[in-house]
Amino acid sequence: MLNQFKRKIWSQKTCVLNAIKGHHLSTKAKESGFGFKESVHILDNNYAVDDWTNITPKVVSLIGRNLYLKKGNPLYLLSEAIRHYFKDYDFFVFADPVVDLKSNFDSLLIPKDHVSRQKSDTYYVNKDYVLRSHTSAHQNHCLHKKSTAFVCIADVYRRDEIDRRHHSVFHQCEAFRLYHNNSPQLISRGINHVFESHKLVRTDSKQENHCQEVVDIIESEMKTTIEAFVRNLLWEDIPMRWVSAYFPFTHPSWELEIYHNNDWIEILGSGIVEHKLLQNAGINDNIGWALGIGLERLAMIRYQIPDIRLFWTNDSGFLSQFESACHSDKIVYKPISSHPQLIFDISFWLPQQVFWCCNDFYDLVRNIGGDLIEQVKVIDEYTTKEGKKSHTYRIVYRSHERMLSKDEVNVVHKQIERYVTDEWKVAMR
Ligand code: FA5
Ligand code: MG
Repeated sequence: MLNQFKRKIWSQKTCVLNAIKGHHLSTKAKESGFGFKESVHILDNNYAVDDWTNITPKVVSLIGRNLYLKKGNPLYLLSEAIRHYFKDYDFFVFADPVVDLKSNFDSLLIPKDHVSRQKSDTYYVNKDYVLRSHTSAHQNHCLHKKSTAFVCIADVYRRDEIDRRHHSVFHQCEAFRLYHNNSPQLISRGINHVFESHKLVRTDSKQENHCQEVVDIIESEMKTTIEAFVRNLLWEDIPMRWVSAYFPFTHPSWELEIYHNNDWIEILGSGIVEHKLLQNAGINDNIGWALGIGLERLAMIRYQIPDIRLFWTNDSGFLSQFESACHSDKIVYKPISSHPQLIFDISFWLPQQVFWCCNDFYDLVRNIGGDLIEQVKVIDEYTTKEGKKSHTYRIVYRSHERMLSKDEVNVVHKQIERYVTDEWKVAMR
């Protein structure tokens, strides 16, 4: 149960420590200038740089990669699975990660002196704008669209520790649901009121104006929804535990942890939405739950991906394992070699009047190249007016044991060329 006191962006316990760290970092940041002179261009906008700017060219270069929208990335498959599971909820995408302080902090009742506002923890574009540090930054936008149940997926940015499970750019999914007096979940239990009429006291288990029995129902609704969702995503009855937590925008609050590889891994934060937050959005009669899930954490467990950095790789040995999959496919990631790939293309005219089967070529390549072949696929094909057919194949060579030299791969590649020319009568282009 000590877990909630580990370093967490919203935990008050780390406030003092971070205040010291923040001062140190911001001085350093000023000195280095972070690589931007007068303004910084992000997506379609220019932002003036000021004393608050602490975004780096490296982080800015990752904006717009939109991994969760890219076929072939496991985060895309996971996002599709989420959309599918929450098909009755509105789905929102906010492509631009730059948000104002009101969205990221004020609308969520995050106090002015809260640790998460410090330059040590958040990427400031300038004094008025940040790169959103969580998808909760869009709760208010979705509520203004009059949505009562929504899911929103986005890239988020944090000056966080970096290890196997933490990255400074990662993805979250916000889920949010409102209930009112007449919601079937309450009516079916004989309850037709959400709010206390007297004894307005906030306790550890409820806000001042909420009825305890209603909070208990909403808590159980949220937890059952999420547990079923996680079980469905992970294809098994994996051990889970709810740990009480603190967030300025929910009360009571919890985090969900999943037991995986002998470790409890935190995957989401959640809670009963602060009533004041709803009132500020013009909603007076409802009660609701909200949660924010870390997509990488869930995908790492779902596909057995050992390191969070892999989501950013362009290595086709990684991407090809997810490329043609459907969101419901059970894929177990096979670790790729740490040695570099060598990529060779081969183009030829097919022999005329002969039935050509790509799979025969793939087998031939594997036969000759053995374990050095990581992938082979057709990347271009066309037919001339005269009916001559051309194919280009890309062959990716890589060894698990050692770094391959160009010369040694060339020998294998020439063997493949010779075989198809001599035996299958293709003409090299
Ligand atoms: C939040 O971000 C809250 N906005 C969640 C929330 C939403 C609470 C709605 C209540 C209501 P937290 O900082 O714990 O909470 O992050 C949520 C999840 O994001 C974590 O459980 C984890 O799965 C993931 N996460 C957090 N930091 C990182 C990181 N640096 N790298 C990868 N994943 C991370
Ligand atoms: Mg947390």
